[in-house]
Formats: sequence, structure tokens, C-alpha cells
Amino acid sequence: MSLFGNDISPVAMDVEFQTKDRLRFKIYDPNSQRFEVPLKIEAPSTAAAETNYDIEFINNSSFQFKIIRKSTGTVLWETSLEDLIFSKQYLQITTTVPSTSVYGFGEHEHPSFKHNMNFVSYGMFARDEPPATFANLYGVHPFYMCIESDSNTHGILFLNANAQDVTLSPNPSLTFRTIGGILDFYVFLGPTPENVIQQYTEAIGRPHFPAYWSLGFQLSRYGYGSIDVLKETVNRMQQYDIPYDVQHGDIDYMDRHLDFTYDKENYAGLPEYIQQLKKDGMHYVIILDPFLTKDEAPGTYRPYELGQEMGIWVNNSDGLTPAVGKAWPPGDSVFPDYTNPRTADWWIQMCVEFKNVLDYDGIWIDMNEPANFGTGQLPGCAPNDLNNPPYVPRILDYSLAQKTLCPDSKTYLGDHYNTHSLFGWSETAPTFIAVQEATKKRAFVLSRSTFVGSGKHAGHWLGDNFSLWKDMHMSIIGMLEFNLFGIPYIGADICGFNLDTTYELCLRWMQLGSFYPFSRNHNAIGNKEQDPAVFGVEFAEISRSTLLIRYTLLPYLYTLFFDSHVHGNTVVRGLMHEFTSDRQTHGIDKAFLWGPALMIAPVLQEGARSVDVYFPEASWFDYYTGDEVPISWHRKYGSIDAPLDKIPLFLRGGYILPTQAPATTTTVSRLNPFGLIIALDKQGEASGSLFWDDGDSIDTIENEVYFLAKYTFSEGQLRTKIVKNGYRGVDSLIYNTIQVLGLTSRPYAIIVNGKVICGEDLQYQANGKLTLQISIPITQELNIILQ
Ligand code: MIG
Repeated sequence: MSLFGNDISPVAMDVEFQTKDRLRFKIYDPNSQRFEVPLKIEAPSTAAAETNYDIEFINNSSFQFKIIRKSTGTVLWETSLEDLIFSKQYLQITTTVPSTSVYGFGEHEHPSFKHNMNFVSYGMFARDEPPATFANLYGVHPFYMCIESDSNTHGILFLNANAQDVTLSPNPSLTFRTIGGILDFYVFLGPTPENVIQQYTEAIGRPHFPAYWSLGFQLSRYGYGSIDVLKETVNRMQQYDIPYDVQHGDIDYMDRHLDFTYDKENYAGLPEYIQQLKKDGMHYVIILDPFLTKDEAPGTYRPYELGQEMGIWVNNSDGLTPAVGKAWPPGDSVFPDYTNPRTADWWIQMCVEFKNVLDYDGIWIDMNEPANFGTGQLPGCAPNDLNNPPYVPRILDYSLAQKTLCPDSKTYLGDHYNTHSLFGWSETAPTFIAVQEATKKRAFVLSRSTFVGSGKHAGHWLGDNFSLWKDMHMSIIGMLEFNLFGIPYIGADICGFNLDTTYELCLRWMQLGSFYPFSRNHNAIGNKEQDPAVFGVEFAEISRSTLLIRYTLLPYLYTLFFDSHVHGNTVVRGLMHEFTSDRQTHGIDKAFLWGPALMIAPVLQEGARSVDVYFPEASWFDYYTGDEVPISWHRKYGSIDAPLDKIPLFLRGGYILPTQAPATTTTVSRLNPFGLIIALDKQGEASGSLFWDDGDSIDTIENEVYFLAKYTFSEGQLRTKIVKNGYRGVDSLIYNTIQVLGLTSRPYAIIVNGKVICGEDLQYQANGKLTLQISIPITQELNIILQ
């Protein structure tokens, strides 16, 4: 007998050995179809012959189910089926976890990356809500990763879209509670954190490959108010030569907040201005909201009228009349039901047509939780089981209807009760297709609401954060978590969205944000201006120099995104991904890595002029000087100077990073000479790679129109292997600067592709840093010998 009645009995359990490292188990009602998440996870039709896991059923007084890592015997999952509850609107399952190094679950503002397991509960239900600890935010990701006591790591997805919560208890254990669907779990065996995310994204969909320009710096604000203010902002950015690739248009570009329009008064000349920006090598992204007013004069607002004709809105519980709510546009609004394929057709058509009005390069989809200003649509939600379930998970205000639609609304895939948290997810793929069709280029989609698998078509920003020091730290945690969720194109609003920022906060945030994969300064309406050019020359120069480092390293970042798209790796990762067996790294969330090789240790405190940085066991080099971090600091914190103009950055020995001379746009920097930074490990070895293509064509990897080089350094010799030479745009590109860090003595001769080099082309510093100037086409394999 359960807590909330309507028990379902019998329930069935299926176990699928999907791959060697992926197990699925599913507990469901064999007699009636319940809601299942429409995410296709491909699995071979035959069970994996060999697996790294075992399952065990123990049939004593309490029926138990265990999942075991074969190689170590560690129990990854253990449920006593006695505790299982499977009723109509309440499902509960508890498992032990093998350690307290647990990460993930979203979307929330977690106070730490590694979870506090002292009876902490997190609700999951998509909601338009500025980040606050314990609040359920914009997206839903019931996925966690756990580092076992011997450093093997596994991940587990609870594939369920209903309102739910999870409780983390110190035994340690996890309790999942959901109010619909089925209990559908996927276990990923790793055994490294990177392996877990590779296996997870193999199942849910690899992250999309972002356009190169979208790795440039981006500027936005809600409420420029007029094109003149926008132009002033752009001008001062350009006057200070601050790297800047993308301008966003928030809802104030629209005519009275109507999608697919622009304000011809306050933004008169916007179409021409966008062309101007493009001539400057920049790109323009527009926001679109998922609600359309139904109250424009007949015959004047085609997006609504065509949608109405096509019958594509979310409906009331009768399944016939559109749900009517209130949002930004004048009058009342209806909500496109993107779970309906006809809605996708309509949306794509609207977006493609609008390209002729505003020549956008990408689309930012906001408010897609979906947000509505009232509690439920008009006239409010009727009392019934869907609107008032017996158990409401620990979500804000314990309300399923607040700031959104009533749960009993009808969508194509079923009750809004089941599909609510899939609204943004279902909008994302059609928007991706729309941008591709409209631009004929690689799509840029930025979505506020995400679900499992959204990374395949979109990036994400962390929502309406605050201009507070604490929020800088929280942004690192959010960024690390979205990398676990398979959405590596992630960032937070630099300098903070809500509240007025301050000079020092914004400056430190510009430094941190220069290392967000999605690097955008964005501000709320009515707040003080906060673009990096508005605070005067000192601020502008510091922002410029930090962004120039970002642009220098973009080939490395782009190559990480290639790896992410092809192999599913994270782009930004916590130190624990790389130094898993060093338990001190498990709790680190103030510093982070780009791939395996670059550590970023930002200042997160007002007034601080130094940062305590933890150095795991490896060779580390100061990015600015090439000085090696003393061995006595290994596995310890060292205090690193961080005057106002500096963000501490460290290169890890053993890696080769491709670089390129920076510029103020990627359009220009992409033509500049490349370089290599070779940071040697203790054995004097290093390796790395460079991926390059035209940066914005669709499917360059599938079509093999790219360039891929692998670099290795050992025994005093650098070698390049060109793995793919399919992109002719590289023919005019050269290498010019090669840096080697961590040499133990000055080489007495250097031979570059057969020629001895000397004189001014060679510079050796006492700290073991060698800089060579060369000029060699990147299509030529490099062979550099240090003797
Ligand atoms: O109700 O479009 O998170 O980035 O500037 C606010 C206006 C709606 C919320 C987004 C924010 C955006 C703002 N939007």
C-alpha cells in the first residue's frame, strides 16, 4: 500500500544490456501505456555479449536489485524493491550510491559542484525563475555522476520528464520521486569521468558543433531602447578595439514584443545596420519568444493567423480550444505546441521568412519553460487530479501552474502535465532546422529551457543571474554541470543580469567570462550600462587584453568542440575529471579547465589581488611568463598574484595547444598565423591537435572538408602528422610562433624542417621557455629538432 493511493500492480521490470558500458532498466506498468520521454536512445537489438557490469537479484525477505562494476565489485546501484512505490501519480525509488562524490542534477544553482548529501532535496520542473539556491530553474536534467572510492566513475540518467525531486542522503543514497511516466534508468560505466560523458552523449545525442564566430565575444542587453544607443555601444567597443564578434537583439528590437517584427520607430534602419555589422565581420543574433498575441487587428499579424489556421497551439483540457495566457505582447497570447510536427513546419516557415526582414545569423529562444505571467492560462486551472496531484515535488511554491500553463492543458504528445519540461526541448530542434534553412550555414541556437539531449541542437546560458560576486562562483558550477549534461556551449551573463554591476565586479567578470565557452555580456532593462567599453580606458584595455588571450586560444577551444561533437568529451571540465584519484580535486569548483590543458583560476572576491590555486600532480606553467610552478606546490594550494589586470592561467605539461594571432573579430583572426604552445611534462613530452575548417558550413566533418593535425613532442623533437587535409582554406595559412615550455637547458641547435635556425628567430629564457619564429605553411608537416 502506498502513500498516495492508486497503486499499480503488477509492475514489470525490463533490463537491457545495451552496450558493454551501458545498462538500461525500466520499471513500468505492463497493462497500460504510461507517458515515456520521446527521446530516441539507439541501442543494438541484441544484448551486449560482454559487459563491464553485472546485475544481481536477491530474493530474500526484501527483494533486492543490484548493479555491480565487474572489475572491482563496487555496487553502483542497490534498490530494495520493498521501498519501491509505483502508483498512478507517485513513483519513488531509492538507491545507495558508492560514495559522496556526486555531481549533476539540474537545473539549479547548486552551492557547490560536489553535492552536499546531508538530506538535501532538489526539485526539477522547468520554470522561469532567476537563479536562487534550491529553486527549480529553466531546464531539467535528472543525470548524475559519481566517483567511486577507487576513482572509477559512473553516471546515471533517470529518463523522466515529469515534475520530480531527488533527495541526497548521507548513508549515502538517493531517492527519486516523480509524479508521472515510468522509472527508466540508464547506467554508464565510465570508468573515467570523461568516459562517462562520452557514453552519456553517445546515448542522448552528441553536442552540436558550434560555428567559429560563436566562440567570439558577444554583447547584448535588454533595453538598449533605441538603435542610437545600440550604435553608440558598438562604436565605443570598436574604438577601444575590444574583440567582439556577435551582437544580440533582445525583445526590444521587436515591434511591441511581437515575434517576427521589428520596431520601425526606435530601431529604424536595423536591417541596414545589421548589414553594416556584417561588413565589419560581425554576426547578429535575434531573440524569439514562444508566445503570440491573438489580439492584433484581423489581417495584420500573419504569424498568429497562420498558426491559428494550422491549429498548432497548446490547447485547454478540452483538446480543442487554445490555451490563452498573458506574456510580453499586447493583448493575450497563445503558445505554439512544438511537440506537434505541424508546429515545427509553421515555425520553420516563419523563421525562414523573417530572414528576409532581419538578416540574422542565429536565434536565441527565451521564455520556453514555457513562461506565462499568470498561474495557468485564463481563467485559471480547474480542480482535478492533473492540476492538483496528491504529491507535488519540492519545486518553488509547490505549484505546477505558477508562471506557466495548467497541467491539464493538451499538447500533441499528451497532457502538459507530462510534457511541460519538454517545451523548450521540443522548440530547439525546429529552431535549429530553421536557422540552417534560413542561413544555409551552421546553426546557432541558444535556448533557456533545456532537457536531456538539448545539446545536440543548442547551447544555453545560465539565465537571469545577479550582479553579485557570489554569482560569479555559481556560474562556474553551472558551466561545469552543463558540460556533464552534454551542453558544453554554455556561459552566464557576464557582469550579471539583474541589479547594477560595479567596476571591479564587472572587470573580474569580464576576465572570467573570457573563458566561458559562450562568452556574452548581457544586462537587464533599466540597469546601468555594463559593456566593457563603458567604464573608461583602463577597463577597456584590461577586457581587451583578456579577450585577446581568448582569441589567441580559440583554435584550441574550437578543437575541443570538435572532440566534443565527435567523441562527446566535455569542453570545460572540473579538475576532478583529469585528476580523479586526487580526492582534493573532488570539491574544487572555483578553478576549471579548458579540456585537459588550460587551468583558469579567476578572482571571485571583491578587493582580492591574489588567488589560492590548487595544483594537482603535473607540471604547470604560468601562461604569462612560462615560469614553472614549483614542485613544492604540487598537491597544495599556492597563492598566485592577481592584480586587477590579470586572471591567473596555467598550462599543463604534456599538452600542445594550437593558437592563432588574435584580432577584434574571428573573421579577421581566422586569417592570421597559427602558433603552438608546447608545454612539456616531466618526461619532456607533449601532444595535441588542431581541427580547422571554414568555421560555419554545415556538416564539414561528415563531408570531410576539414583539416586535422596531430602534434607530438618527444626526445627533443616535434612532429606533425596531418590526419586530414580536406579544407583548401588552410593553403594560405602559416605557423609563425612556436613556444616550448619546460626545457631543462638551452638547445645548442634547432633544426626546423631541415634548416638550422638561429639569431633573432630564436629566443631562450632562463625559465626554460623557448620561442621560435618560423614561417611554414600549416599544410606542411613540421619537424623541429632541438639539440
Ligand atoms: O521576462 O527578453 O532570461 O535574458 O533579457 C524577461 C528579455 C524575458 C528573460 C531572459 C533575459 C532576457 C529577457 N527575458
